[in-house]
Amino acid sequence: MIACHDLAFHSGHRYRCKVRRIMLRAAAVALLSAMCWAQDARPGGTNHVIVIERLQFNPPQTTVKPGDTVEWKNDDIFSHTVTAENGSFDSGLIDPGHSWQMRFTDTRAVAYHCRPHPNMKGTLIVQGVENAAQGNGAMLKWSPPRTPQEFHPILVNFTAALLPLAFLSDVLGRIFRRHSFHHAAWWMALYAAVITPLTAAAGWWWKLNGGSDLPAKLITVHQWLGTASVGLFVILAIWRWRIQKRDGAPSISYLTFAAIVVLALVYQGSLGGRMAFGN
Ligand SMILES: [Cu+2]
Repeated sequence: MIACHDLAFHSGHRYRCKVRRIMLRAAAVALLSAMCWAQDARPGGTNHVIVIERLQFNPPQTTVKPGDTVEWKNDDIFSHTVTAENGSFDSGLIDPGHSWQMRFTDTRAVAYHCRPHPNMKGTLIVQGVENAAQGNGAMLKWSPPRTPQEFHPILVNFTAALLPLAFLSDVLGRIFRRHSFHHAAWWMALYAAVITPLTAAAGWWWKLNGGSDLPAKLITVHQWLGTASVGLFVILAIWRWRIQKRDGAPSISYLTFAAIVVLALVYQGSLGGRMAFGN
């Protein structure tokens, strides 16, 4: 990536533009078909069925009247919950193939989410009071992250990207004998060591703040491996800094240590993924 950047900036730029255009087009098609599908699935009458599929509530918004029955059918391969933002209801874990229903008694719209998957969101809209705040606009509105369930997955991406790339960059530097790769590796190792304590802190915040739905065995390994990684990354960054100071190429023993740390990170990521998306 670094090499092609200075070798062929112009063609790289054109290529990126093309990729961006294709991605935008694909996103637009996906959004349109999702919207049409959600419309088709909207039930009528006083019994509403919301299907949970592919980590989504379908339809994400259901218009109900007080007294209507709402049923959530879990057709997904993971367990989910239906949890009201205002605390008025909580289904507990609904296993795949099971459903949960309740009588809607509120007179105001209720937004809900899934506890293990906070990105899964839905709204029950009360008939006649649908407005801009509760309508389609609300689903697309961006709001800054506030909960550890939002912070942790965001921060994880930085660690997950920086550390393997630092390792790869050093390997490429040795293969192609280019110093720029080694410089890039040092900076990425440093950023990983700085950001990972924040990732771990957000993880602990999540655990201590209602992490009781997380599978006990997985979370125990995940939390301690995560905490240990903070120390490992700092050791790695210090070691990498000493190599950088003499402007040298990293030794095989450093690269071996870095490879072990990367493998630990991959395992850690798989544990996190299993908790977020099921087995
Ligand atoms: Cu879920």
